[in-house]
Amino acid sequence: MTKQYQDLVRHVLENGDKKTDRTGVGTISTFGYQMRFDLSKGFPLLTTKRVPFKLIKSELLWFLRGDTNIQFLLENNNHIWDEWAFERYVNSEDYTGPDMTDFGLRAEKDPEFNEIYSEEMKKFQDKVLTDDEFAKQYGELGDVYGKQWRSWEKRDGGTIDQIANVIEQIKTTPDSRRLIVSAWNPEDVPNAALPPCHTLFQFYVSNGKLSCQLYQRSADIFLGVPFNIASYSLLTHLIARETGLEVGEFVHTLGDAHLYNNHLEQAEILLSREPRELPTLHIDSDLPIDQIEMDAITVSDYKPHPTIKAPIAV
Ligand code: UFP
Repeated sequence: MTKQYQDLVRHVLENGDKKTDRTGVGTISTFGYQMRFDLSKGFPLLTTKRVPFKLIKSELLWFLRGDTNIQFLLENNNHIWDEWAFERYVNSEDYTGPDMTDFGLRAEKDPEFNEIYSEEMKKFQDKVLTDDEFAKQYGELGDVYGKQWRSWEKRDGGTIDQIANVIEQIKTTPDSRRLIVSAWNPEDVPNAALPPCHTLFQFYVSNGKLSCQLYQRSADIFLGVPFNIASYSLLTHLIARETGLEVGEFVHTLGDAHLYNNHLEQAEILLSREPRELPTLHIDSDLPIDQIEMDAITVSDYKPHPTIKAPIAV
């Protein structure tokens, strides 16, 4: 698995085109790339740097619960969506603190500003955790995965639970070629904090094994992709367990696959490291997919190389 990922990094470093992007950071990028991971051969958690499995797990369980408020994530010490909610807050009339324009880029470049930003962010997090009214207003990300997966709004009122539907279809018509969940809702895209990066996924059943393919429209190769691989592999395991199937492959198809210009040194460090054995995933719960406890999902024998820090582009 690690080799496949390293091949992707190398491919983009060698063949990528320079491209400007929404965040202002700039990338090298290629269009269209596919990786396949055989989930029976270990859990694909990158070994050339530590990937925080706990965060992947709480984010996925958050999606599966149909939750779209960062309060649940903060309760689980997960901060991966904070910036998106914070951005909405600092752009609102209720925010009266210091100017936070372009906070992501500035915090990275200016240590003095970084301190002010961290302080404001901490206040924001505390408020979301302790003040439910505030959380309802500013912890809410709106039309993100949890909503599209579990309560897609219908034209004529009511909602569609795509996850429950796809589980039912896998059980009753496993040969179906329509086992699809879409997070991309064109009506909601203009209002979304972050339009879905993992746009659409499809399941496939053969020989008692469940495979999953994800189409990811936009892929931050250094920070996002290792997460996304682990997250969808975990999802495949969870759906397989729910439908009484073994796990097959996770097929990862990327659209705009990019390395940010401020991740290039980190990418080189990664490539210099020797891949290690993959860990094993354990799911120890009788509860349905949207009620599984955080502690019921664990990985064993994960012995990665150390973390490599890299700034996130917002
Ligand atoms: N991104 C990922 N994976 C994710 C996620 C975001 O790689 O799961 F949520 C990255 C891709 C891109 C940025 O670098 O976040 C989103 O920006 P844009 O909407 O402009 O593609």
